[in-house]
Amino acid sequence: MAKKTYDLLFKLLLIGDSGVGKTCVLFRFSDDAFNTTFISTIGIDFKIKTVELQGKKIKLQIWDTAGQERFHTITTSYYRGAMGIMLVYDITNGKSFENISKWLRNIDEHANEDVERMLLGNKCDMDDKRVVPKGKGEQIAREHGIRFFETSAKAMLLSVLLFHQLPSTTLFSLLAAK
Ligand SMILES: Nc1nc2c(ncn2[C@@H]2O[C@H](COP(=O)(O)OP(=O)(O)OP(=O)(O)O)[C@@H](O)[C@H]2O)c(=O)[nH]1
Ligand SMILES: [Mg+2]
Repeated sequence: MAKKTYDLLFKLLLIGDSGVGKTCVLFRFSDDAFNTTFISTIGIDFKIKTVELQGKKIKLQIWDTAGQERFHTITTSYYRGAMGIMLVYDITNGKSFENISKWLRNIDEHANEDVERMLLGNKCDMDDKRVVPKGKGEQIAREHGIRFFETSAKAMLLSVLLFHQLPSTTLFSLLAAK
């Protein structure tokens, strides 16, 4: 039998409007790189990365969904298997923020009840083009009892922290359950 190279497998999902930067956030995390060319995701894509957390090897399987409405059926079929969902909007795009409630409803409808959720306001390097104040993101996160961060796939290494943050609470509950 092949030796298992990790202690826990954690499945994460990225959702949010097309163009908010989901693929870039993932690319920053997986390859520590950034691309300015917009290549809209077709359907669904994924990356695998193993990280160390509290002495455990965590294999992260991160699913990157297409934000375009025409892929709704295929992307929502991936919600069920996710242990954590990152909902992304673009601080320079008001519509992407308004749609947060729609994405939260999608989670309620299609994901596991105990799924860990996180809200990300991306592109915070473009403060001059900001239309969504940070306080608004904080407020909606508070209302729904979820964690919130502003990020920049272009300028930050923060995504490393994020992808560690989300599994950590669930990791504790998984270990406690063992
Ligand atoms: N300035 C800036 N641009 C960003 C950032 N993140 C993404 N972008 C740009 O935004 C555009 C869209 O990024 P993607 O990551 O492809 O968007 P997406 O959410 O995956 O879009 P779909 O795959 O269609 O759902 C690209 O041109 C990126 O270069 C960021 O943090 N800052
Ligand atoms: Mg994409």
